[in-house]
Amino acid sequence: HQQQLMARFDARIDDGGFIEAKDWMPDHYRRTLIRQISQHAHSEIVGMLPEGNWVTRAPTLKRKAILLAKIQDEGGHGLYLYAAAETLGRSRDELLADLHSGKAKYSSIFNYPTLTWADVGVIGWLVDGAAIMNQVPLCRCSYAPYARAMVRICREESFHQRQGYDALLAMMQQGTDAQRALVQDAVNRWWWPCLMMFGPPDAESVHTAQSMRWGIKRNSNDELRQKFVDATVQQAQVLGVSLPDPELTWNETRQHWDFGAIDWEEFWRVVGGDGPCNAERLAARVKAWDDGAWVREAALAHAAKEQARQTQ
Ligand code: FAQ
Repeated sequence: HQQQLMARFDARIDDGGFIEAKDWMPDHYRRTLIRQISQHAHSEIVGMLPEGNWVTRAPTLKRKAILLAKIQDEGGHGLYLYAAAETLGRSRDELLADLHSGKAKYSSIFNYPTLTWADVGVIGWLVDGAAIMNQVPLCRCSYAPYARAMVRICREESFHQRQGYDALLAMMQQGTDAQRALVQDAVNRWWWPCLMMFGPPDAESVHTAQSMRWGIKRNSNDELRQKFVDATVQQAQVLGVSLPDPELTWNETRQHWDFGAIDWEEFWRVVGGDGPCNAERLAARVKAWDDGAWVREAALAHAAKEQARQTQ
């Protein structure tokens, strides 16, 4: 019987079909999805923190309203993704407990500091730009509840990317020399960590082959990283900034940009908890959870009262 179920599941995957929450699925497929979707959800809500630092210091009312909207979107993305993970049988409370204890991973990129207003623009342009490159293929992920969540997330991420690029264009084209220097400095600091967002090189990526076989991932880490570099070089030229890589050169044979070596030691150090802001980020999330306890209690008490009223 188990073999029959497995054969049916494999056939559906091979046909490019989708798996719904109530369909049978192998345990490893389920665990892989819970891992990826929950890490993704954690990244969204931890990702609110670096930009959150700048809400009170945005340069104009318009920029502040845009930034607030973007950060709220990220909170929303976290919620869609936790809901998608819950369809696989783990509760949001359990997933959050893993984040708060430091057991669960979230994207390495959010462990870097936002030193100036230019960092906010660069996060929109490069971090959201990398996120979109990785997330558009996830709209065709074989697990349908995740794929559906990704459609809306990607639409919102494009707005995020555009707002970042627009903020940087304003600084580069209408700003002072000092403002242009801030943009260049932020690009220099964020470029390499953004390339790390796509994950380890294919040869060292433990999950890619299986996840691609199952249609969870549609592209490998290196493929997406290359696509991101190719798309970004021209945007940097239009903006008038340089990318901090002397080895960045157009390869006529490959029809792609070649780029220099990534510092994978730094990547694993940050993933392992020892990046510039890991402790600060985790502490901020734990504090938000503890400070919000009364809201959860009040909401539950209210729901219980409503239910009691209806059954009277
Ligand atoms: N950081 O075998 P692989 C955003 C881990 S966008 C930390 O290649 P996989 C939007 C990986 O988990 C950012 N850990 O793994 C936003 C695994 O560890 P494990 C979030 C990383 O899963 C923008 C180990 O290394 N996006 O939030 C990272 O096949 C602006 C081996 O790696 C997503 O999560 C990393 N960068 O491929 C919000 C997208 N890379 O679990 C606010 C969905 C790898 O065995 C502001 N996720 N690791 O302990 C994915 O596409 C995949 O999970 C990858 C990794 C590509 C991230």
